[in-house]
Amino acid sequence: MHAVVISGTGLYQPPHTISNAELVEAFNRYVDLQNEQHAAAIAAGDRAPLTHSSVEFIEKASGIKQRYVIEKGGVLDPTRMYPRFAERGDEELSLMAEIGAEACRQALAAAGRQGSDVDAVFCAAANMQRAYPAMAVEIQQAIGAGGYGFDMNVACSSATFGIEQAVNAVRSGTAKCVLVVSPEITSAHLEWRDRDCHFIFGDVCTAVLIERADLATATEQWEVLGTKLVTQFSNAIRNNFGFMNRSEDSDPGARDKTFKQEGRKVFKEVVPMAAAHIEAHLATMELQPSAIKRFWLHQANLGMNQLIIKKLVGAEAGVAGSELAPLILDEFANTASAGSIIAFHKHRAGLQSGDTGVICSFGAGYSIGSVIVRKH
Ligand code: CO8
Repeated sequence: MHAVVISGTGLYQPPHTISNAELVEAFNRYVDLQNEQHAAAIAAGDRAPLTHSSVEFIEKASGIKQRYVIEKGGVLDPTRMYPRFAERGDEELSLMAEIGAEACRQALAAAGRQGSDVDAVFCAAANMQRAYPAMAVEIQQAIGAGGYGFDMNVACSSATFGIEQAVNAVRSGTAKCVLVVSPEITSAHLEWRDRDCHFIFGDVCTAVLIERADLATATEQWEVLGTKLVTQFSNAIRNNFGFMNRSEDSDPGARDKTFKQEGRKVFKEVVPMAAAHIEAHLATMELQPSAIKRFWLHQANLGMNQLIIKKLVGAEAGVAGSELAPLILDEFANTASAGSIIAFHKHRAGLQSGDTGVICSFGAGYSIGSVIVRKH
C-alpha cells in the first residue's frame, strides 16, 4: 500500500457572469410575457399567474450573488431561458472535454507534471454530455494521458467519490498518477424558468491530481489521510432525464427532465447527515473537529454551511465564510460536485505543514463524501 497525495488542482472559470440583478430582470420579463400571454385564462381563474423573483430573496435564502456561465445570451432571453450551444461534430472536441482538458492542464502544471505522466482519468460530474464514448476517454486523449478513463456520476458528490476511487487506485498500485476532473455545465440542466431554483447553479470545471507520495515532486502536497463515502436514497433532489425517455413516450421538455428539488427538505435532512458524517470520519482517526484547520464544504447554501460548522465546532469557533470554512458560492453559486474542490483550490493558503483539513460534499442521492488531508 502506498501513501497518496493531492499534488495539484485546476479550475476552469467560464467567461461570463450573471449577477442576481440581471438574472431577476430576465426572469421577471419572462413572467410578464407569460402572464400577458395567458391573461384570459388567469382572469377566468383557470391558471395561476406567475410571480416575480427577487434579488433580496436570493441573497438572503442562499448567499449567492452571481454565477459563471459558459453562454449567457440564451439564459437571459425571456423567450428561451436556457443556454445556446452550437452542436459540435464528432471530429471536434466536445465542450465538456474542452473545459475538462483546461482544468486538467492547470492541475498538471501545478504539480509539475505532463499529460503523459497520467495513467488514469476519472470524469466525475453531475451530468454527462453524451452516453458514450466516455467523456474521460476524450479528455485522456486531449491531454495526452495514457492508461484508462471512465465516467462516474454521484451528482454533487461526484468529485469526492472520484477522489476516493483515485486514491484507492494509487494506494493499491494499479495507477501512479490519476486525474479526477469535474466539468459541471449545470446551466444546461437547470430550469431557469422555475422561481424556486432559477438562481441556484453556475458552470465551472475542476481537476484534482492524485499521485503516489514517494513519486510526487510538487512543491505543495496534501497527504490524503482517508476518505469516507455514504449514500442514502432520496427523491428530494431528482432529474428524470435519460435514455429511456423516448421509449417511455415522455415529454423531453417536461419539468421533471431538468433539476428539481424540495429545497427545505434537502436543507433539513442533509445538514445533520453531513455534520455527523464528518464527525464520524474524523473519529476513525481519533481527530476532533476542533483540531481541523479548514473545512472545504460543498457550496450549495450559506445557511447550510453555517449550521454544519456550528454543529461541528460551535458558534464561537467559526462561521461559514470565515477562514475556517471558506465560501465561494457567493461568486460561483452551486457548481454541483465542483464546489468543495473550488473552495480547496482557492482557499488553502496559510495552512502550515502538518495542518489537517476536510473536503466534504453533499447532495443528490443523497450522497456525502469526505476527504481528510494533511499538508506536507
Ligand atoms: N424570489 C422571491 N421569493 C421566492 C423565490 C424567489 N426566487 N423562490 C421562492 N420564493 C418564496 C417562496 O414562494 C416562499 O414563499 P411563501 O413562504 O410565501 O410560501 C418563500 O420564498 C420561501 O421559500 P422556500 O422555503 O423554498 O425558501 P428557502 O428558504 O428554503 O430557500 C433554497 C430555498 C435556497 C433552495 C434552500 O431551500 C436551499 O438551498 N436548500 C438546499 C438546496 C441544496 O443543497 N440542494 C442541493 C442540490 S444540488 C445537487 O445535489 C446537484 C444536483 C445536480 C446538479 C444539476 C445541475 C442543474
